Amino acid sequence: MNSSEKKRYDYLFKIFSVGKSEIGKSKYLQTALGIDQEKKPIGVEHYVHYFDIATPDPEKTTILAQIWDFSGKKRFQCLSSKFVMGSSTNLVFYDLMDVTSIDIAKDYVDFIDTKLGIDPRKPIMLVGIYDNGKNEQVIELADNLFEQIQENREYAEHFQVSTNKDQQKILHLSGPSEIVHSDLPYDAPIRACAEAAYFDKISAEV
Ligand SMILES: Nc1nc2c(ncn2[C@@H]2O[C@H](COP(=O)(O)OP(=O)(O)OP(=O)(O)O)[C@@H](O)[C@H]2O)c(=O)[nH]1
Ligand SMILES: [Mg+2]
Repeated sequence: MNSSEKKRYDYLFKIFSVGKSEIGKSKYLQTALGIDQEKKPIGVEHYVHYFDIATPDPEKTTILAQIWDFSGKKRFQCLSSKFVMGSSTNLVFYDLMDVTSIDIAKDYVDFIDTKLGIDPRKPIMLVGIYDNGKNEQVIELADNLFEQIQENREYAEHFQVSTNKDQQKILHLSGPSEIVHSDLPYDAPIRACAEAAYFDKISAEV
């Protein structure tokens, strides 16, 4: 896109994606955002995406989402912790077959809560990837983590996604493991971030 083709937008928000390494975060984001990327990102990759969102304003509101896709590899963790301070909202990923991915997701949630201020708490979308199945213990731990995320936070959602080509499906959960939607567009968790960032900003202004 050259400068004359640049789209107009009303708000720009930074969405940070974090979580354990090698669980498919980049694969999901690249697929959901329609980014054709042969190579796996190293360290941090940056994507932009426009979302039109329904707001009380009669004119539609266009959000420019900057999505920062951080590697969960140990040697890059300092990057995400340094940058996370500038985020409007966070996508925190875990793997439904991997207990340690929940510990790592919880560390990120604790970090976000400590570093980004508690009044109001920044929105978090928890996203589980179930490419290889679902483990009962992980399901329970994820429900507990989501409860922690919801505490004193207005904008939080829990999604589960598969990145397998033949079943790219998004599940939206409410209370413990209760599925409320199973037919959402594939970019629903990212759109939820953009919407939460908008409403979080508007509510802070009034
Ligand atoms: N990024 C990416 N990975 C793919 C794709 N197709 C298959 N993979 C494989 O999917 C696995 C998960 O890769 P990623 O999505 O890059 O994992 P990640 O969670 O982003 O890992 P880190 O960036 O190290 O934190 C790897 O083994 C990749 O080789 C694709 O189109 N994009
Ligand atoms: Mg990655």
